[in-house]
Amino acid sequence: MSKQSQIQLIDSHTAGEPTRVVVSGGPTPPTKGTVAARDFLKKEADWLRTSMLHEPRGFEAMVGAFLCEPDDERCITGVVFFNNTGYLGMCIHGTIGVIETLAYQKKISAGTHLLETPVGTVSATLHQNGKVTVNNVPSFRHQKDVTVSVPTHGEIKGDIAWAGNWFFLIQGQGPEVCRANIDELTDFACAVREALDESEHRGSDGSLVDHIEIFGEPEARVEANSQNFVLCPGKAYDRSPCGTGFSAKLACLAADGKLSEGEDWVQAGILGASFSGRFERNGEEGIIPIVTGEAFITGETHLLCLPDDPYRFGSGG
Ligand code: PYC
Repeated sequence: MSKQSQIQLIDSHTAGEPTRVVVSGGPTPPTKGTVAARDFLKKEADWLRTSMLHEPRGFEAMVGAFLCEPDDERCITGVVFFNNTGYLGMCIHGTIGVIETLAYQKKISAGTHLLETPVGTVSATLHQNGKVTVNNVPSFRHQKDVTVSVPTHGEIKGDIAWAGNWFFLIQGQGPEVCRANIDELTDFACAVREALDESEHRGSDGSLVDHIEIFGEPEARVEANSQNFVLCPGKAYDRSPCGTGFSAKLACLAADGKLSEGEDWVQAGILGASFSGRFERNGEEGIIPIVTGEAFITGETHLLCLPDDPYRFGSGG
């Protein structure tokens, strides 16, 4: 048996979007801190990500969470999130999944807990009713009304915002936002991201804007202020409303004066499940998004990477 066979994972979903947490046995980063852990995983132990998330064990929508020793001593843990294509800055559905996982393991109880991520410390409050409220990293709109020329759809206008990941937010353009249109929405969002990249529209730190969000009126079956479709890095769409994407939406609503500090907003995702949220102001331009959702444990896995299995580290998909 190889060393990797000792790795234990716990699976959950948050509003339909899966999170797979390494709860014991993973590789050990050389130093503490989430930036160091992310860089270590990227360079020296990316097999963990591909083993956990790629087929045949995982699938494209899965997000992984690696727990590590934080730099910030106030935090109960550090956490590095990743998906099928690489490493994420922050992930709210994943944070809710991590909190539910730690509660399931009886490592935490109701109350407020701090977690360190590579893009900053966030707080997560586990409520008595099982819901979790996450206070995200400071978020802001970087650019309003950016127009890109998308070969298949013409001129598309949107806002670029930071909320732990970079987002391009489109309102009321492209295919109608409804579950039946997931394939069309995916093609449209991929074409928009390519056009953004080719026209060199970037985040304020020069990063690729790798999450694309399309907003529309909720479908008749869905009760919310808005419904979204979120394309994550790669070709997977977020099954949940995407907590960081919702945070980016809150930053734009705040910047446009369309939502007041403390006022509630219900954001549904493409499956119809929702997160609720509000914001606190943070300086002149920014906000602290506050997002509430709920996760459910779906399984426990003992990861086996047998030496004669050609796909022990994933099949690349
Ligand atoms: O909930 O923030 C989120 C998220 C990011 C990527 C997938 N989900």
